[in-house]
Amino acid sequence: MSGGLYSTESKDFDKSLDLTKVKPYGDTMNDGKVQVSFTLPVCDDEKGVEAALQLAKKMGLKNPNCAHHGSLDKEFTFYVVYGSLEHTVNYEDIHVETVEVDTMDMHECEDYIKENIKRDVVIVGASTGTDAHTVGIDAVMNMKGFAGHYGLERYEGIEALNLGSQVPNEEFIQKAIELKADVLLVSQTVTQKDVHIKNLTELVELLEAEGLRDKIILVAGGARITHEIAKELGYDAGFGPGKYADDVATFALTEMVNRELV
Ligand code: B12
Repeated sequence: MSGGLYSTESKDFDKSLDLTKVKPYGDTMNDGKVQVSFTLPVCDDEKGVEAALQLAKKMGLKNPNCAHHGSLDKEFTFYVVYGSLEHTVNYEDIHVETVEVDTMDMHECEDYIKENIKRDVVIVGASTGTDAHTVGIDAVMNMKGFAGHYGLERYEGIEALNLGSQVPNEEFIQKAIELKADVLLVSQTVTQKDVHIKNLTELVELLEAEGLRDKIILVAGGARITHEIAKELGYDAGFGPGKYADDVATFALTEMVNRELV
C-alpha cells in the first residue's frame, strides 16, 4: 500500500535545487523557512506582536508566525518570528576571497620552520584599542589552544607572546620592535560603530610610519573579521570563527618564506 494516510512517500514535495535561486530550507526544499529574533522598544502586548509580524513581512517573510514573545522590561519586548523567506540568491555568482593555503598541523608547521626558516619565529598578539575580548586571541595563542587545536605557544620554533587586551596600537608596535616580531596578530571583537575599522587602520598607518609594514606579516582576527575585510584594510590576512592556530601558523610561515622575510 502506498500513498495512504501514513505514507512516507513525498512525491508532491518540491525537490528541485536551482543554485541560481537558492533559498533557506526548513522541512522541504525551497520552502524558505527561517526564524528571526529581535527586540522592539515597546511593551509586551498584542499590538507589539502585530508590529513584529509587520516588520517580518517587510523583511520578506511570507505568513510570519510569532513563535515567542517575552518582555525584557516594561518597555522592551523580545520576539521570535518564524516564516517563509521569499528572497533568493544566486549561489553560482558568489565569489568570496579566502586565505588559500592547505593548513599544516602543528608538527608539520614545526618541520616547515626547521626546513625553511631555520630560526625561531616571533609572533606577538593582542586585542587592541578599547577591545577587552581576550578569548579569541587566547584561542589562537595559548598553550592549550581551542577546539582540539593547540595554540601557538606550544609550537616548537615559535616564540609567541600574547599581550592581552586593551593594548594601545603604539604600545603594540613598541613591543613588536623590542622583540623583533616577524608576525603581528591583532584581535578585534567589537565592531559596533565600526570601531574595529578605525583601530585596525590606525595600526597599519603607524606601522607604515615606522617603516615596518613590509617587514612584518600582519594578521587580523575576530568574530566578524573576514579575509576580505582584512585585505581591504591593508592586512595580509583575516581569520574568523572556525579558524585556529594551525591555519594562522600555516599562513604566516608560508607568507614569510614567499616574501623572503626569513
Ligand atoms: C565573553 C564576551 C564578553 C566578555 C569578554 C571577556 C574576555 N575576557 O574576553 C566581556 C563581558 C568583558 C564582554 C564585554 C563586552 N562585550 Co562582549 N561578548 C562576549 C561573548 C559572549 C563571547 C565572545 C567570545 O569569547 N567568543 C569565543 C571566541 C573563541 O570566539 P572568537 O572571538 O570569534 O574567536 C575565534 C575567531 O574569531 C578567531 N579569532 C579571534 N580573534 C583572533 C585574532 C587573530 C589574530 C586570529 C588569527 C584569529 C582570531 O579565532 C577564534 C577561534 O576560532 C560575545 C557573544 C558571542 N557569543 O560571540 C559578546 C560580544 C562579542 N560582546 C559584545 C559587546 C557589545 C560587548 C560590550 C561592548 C558590551 C557593553 N556594552 O559593555 C563589552 C565590550 C567591552 C570592551 N571594551 O571590549 C558584542 C559585540 C557586538 C559587535 N558587533 O560589536 C557581542 C557579539 C555580544 C552581542 N551579541 O551583542 N564581552
